[in-house]
Amino acid sequence: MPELGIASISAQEKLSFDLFRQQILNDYRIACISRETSLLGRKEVLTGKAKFGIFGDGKEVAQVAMARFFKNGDFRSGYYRDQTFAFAIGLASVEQYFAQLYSDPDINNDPFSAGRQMNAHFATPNTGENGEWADLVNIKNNIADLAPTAGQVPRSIGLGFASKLFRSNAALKQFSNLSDNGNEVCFTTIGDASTSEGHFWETVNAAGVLQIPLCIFVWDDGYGISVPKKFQTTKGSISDILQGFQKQDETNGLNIYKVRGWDYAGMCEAFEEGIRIAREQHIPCVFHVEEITQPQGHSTSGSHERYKTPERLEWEREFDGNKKMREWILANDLAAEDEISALETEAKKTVREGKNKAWEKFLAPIKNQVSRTVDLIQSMISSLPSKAGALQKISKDLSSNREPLRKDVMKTLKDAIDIAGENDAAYWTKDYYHDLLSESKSLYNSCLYNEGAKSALNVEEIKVQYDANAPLVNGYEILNKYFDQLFANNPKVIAFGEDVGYIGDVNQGFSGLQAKYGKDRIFDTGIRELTIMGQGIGLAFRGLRPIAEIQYIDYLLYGLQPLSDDAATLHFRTKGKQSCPLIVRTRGHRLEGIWHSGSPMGMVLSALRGMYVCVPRSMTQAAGMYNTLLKGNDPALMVECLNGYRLKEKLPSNLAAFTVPLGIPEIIKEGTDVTVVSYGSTLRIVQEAADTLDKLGISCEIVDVQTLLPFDIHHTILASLKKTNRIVFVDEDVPGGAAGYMFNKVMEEQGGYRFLDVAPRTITAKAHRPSYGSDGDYFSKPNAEEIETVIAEMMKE
Ligand SMILES: Cc1ncc(C[n+]2csc(CCOP(=O)(O)OP(=O)(O)O)c2C)c(N)n1
Ligand SMILES: [Mg+2]
Repeated sequence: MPELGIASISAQEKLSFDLFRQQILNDYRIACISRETSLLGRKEVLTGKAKFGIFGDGKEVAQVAMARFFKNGDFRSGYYRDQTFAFAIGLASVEQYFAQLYSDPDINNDPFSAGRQMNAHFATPNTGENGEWADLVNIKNNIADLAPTAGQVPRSIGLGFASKLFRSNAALKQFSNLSDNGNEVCFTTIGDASTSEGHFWETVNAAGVLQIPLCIFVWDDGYGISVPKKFQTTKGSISDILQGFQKQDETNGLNIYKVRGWDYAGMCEAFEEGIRIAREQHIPCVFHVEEITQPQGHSTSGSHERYKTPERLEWEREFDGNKKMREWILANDLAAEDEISALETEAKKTVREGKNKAWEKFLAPIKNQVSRTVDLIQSMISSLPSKAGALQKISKDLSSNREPLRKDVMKTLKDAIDIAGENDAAYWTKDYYHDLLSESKSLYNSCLYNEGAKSALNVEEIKVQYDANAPLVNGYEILNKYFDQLFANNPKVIAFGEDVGYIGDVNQGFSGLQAKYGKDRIFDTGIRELTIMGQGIGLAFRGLRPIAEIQYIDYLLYGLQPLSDDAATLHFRTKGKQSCPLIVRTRGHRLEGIWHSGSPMGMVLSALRGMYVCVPRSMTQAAGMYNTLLKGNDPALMVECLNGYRLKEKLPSNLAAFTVPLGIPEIIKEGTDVTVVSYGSTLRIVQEAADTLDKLGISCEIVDVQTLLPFDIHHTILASLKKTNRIVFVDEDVPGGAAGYMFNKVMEEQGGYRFLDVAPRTITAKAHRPSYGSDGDYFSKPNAEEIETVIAEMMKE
């Protein structure tokens, strides 16, 4: 049994012994509440009231210790084991916890995700009702949890790094709702097995380089589902192999601590030290919390008796954290047996009551729907006696369902409507069915993007302007001048990535700007696309406006996971409570060879719903799109044309102000015979083909879609098609990629098929990656001659 060992805390916080004792008993009470929540939660799943459950049993003591050092303004980026921490910091009540377990779609009941996420996925709002940034300094912040293992880790770099910027950059001091001089620490939690992921290693390395207030807690229960540590971690110990990262006096690095998950006092001591140093000196740390147990195994989807030995199971019973903490309290005379027993009994009652309340609240609106449905069917029966039998049956089936769901109601209503056929008796039933369908959209399908004041789609259009003698300059110079003005005007904007700082990016967009605006604003990073994206997500979450670079779109794959799983889903999975206005800047489409000329736009479109995707044809259009995006709260991907940086463009006079609206295509050449839809670099090939076709008497109308997400919201393309009755979609993605997407949008969503005189076409790159060299490019990607041939054929049909 360790010594009491918390004298330092007591002295530091100047607590009387009694207060100190009360705090410990409160921690133990929370540990008991959390354990009971896990036990009852599992039962709810096994009896069918919830679909799936994953619980924090075994990690209680470590988390009440950790919670002692989490202050207002701090950030947690964790995973599904952290319920005890959530209870301890007052983030979640038992009732809210169960509401989420039941997938209650009422945001008042599950304030974290409105039933959109599994249990133990917590979140606190980072914006207010109108999308304004919340007062993050006075709350305990939680960025929404997510299930992909280690997915929570890369963004913690940005959450910690923001503190560094707020401390060092005087221009940011004015944002007192976002930071208190960079004193905020980010806690990130991860399971032992998930440290095998590259995410973890990239993050640890970046944190060591950057020196940020990041505290990583590894909950080491020895298993990742059934796979033991020896298959996960070299030497079976994450803290041992991290030793090379240990910070020394004259080096950067992290502080590495090894503690035992049942040793409350030992953990309090280590956490206090590591977190204090992180907060004060911005030195990151890793707490390897060993000897943690899983009393109920991994989740409700299996039993750990299948893969743990009897000896291991016996050890887990013996070293159960709650049991050990109880023994420690008794051994140190902090409470008597009956006081502890009373506390344990009370904890069980609290959980039972919370659970029951959550269930009643979850069921109440569904019960109302059931009774309304039954009433409607009963009145149909009186008007349709010939269908009484069938209607009575479905009505009875529904009313006898003891645990009905919304889908049972919908199915019954639809069945009733079908049974009635074309009959007025079903009028009110149909009406109610449609009401519920529209309610379900708000409950289950809303908030993919910001929908209100901070929607980029609501940004007012300001037209680009030119002086009479506007000079022609290179495309990259347009961007360079644009970024210069942007950085002068908006202190929240920062840009970073590989080669972005000192040389000002590989195409000189930021050339000279680091020297002008400082290394806090425009800077280089390591080659680590995954955590560059994470860094951007964390910074955006904290109210800054990061522009994070992926050098070429071919390397977006490395950074795609946090964008797809996290940035793109954050607003949706918190039902609008969290936003992440990250701009990912990249370039691509046209250079040479497999990894410098890809155009994986179909991949982007499938993976990044929830982000905007801009494909500007010129750097002027790009600048206008940046302006639009920076007024909204949603994340976006900007794909600049690699072959556009050295093309001449007229320099606008209102670079900092003009906006390009999203989802509005532009007709860049009018024509009468065929509508050619394209975007980005390919437009130049299309233009070349159109010029040749003009000479042959074939008139092409060229439409630049400008943004793929959103896509042509006012159906500009349909209007063009109505005029030409012929359409071809051209791009450099694989067949069926983004051209297929555009085809689907215009043909199905816009109903374009009704206006066709000839079969519509797509012209794309070949299915393989582009071959190297100019000829490789010519034969891999659509070329002007191919476009001319296809269009000439269409004219003959
Ligand atoms: C990327 C990814 N791969 C696999 C899974 C399935 N999965 C969920 S939890 C888990 C084990 C995680 O073990 P560990 O990190 O030790 O955390 P623990 O559950 O033990 O606390 C796995 C493989 C997942 N969620 N995400
Ligand atoms: Mg584990």
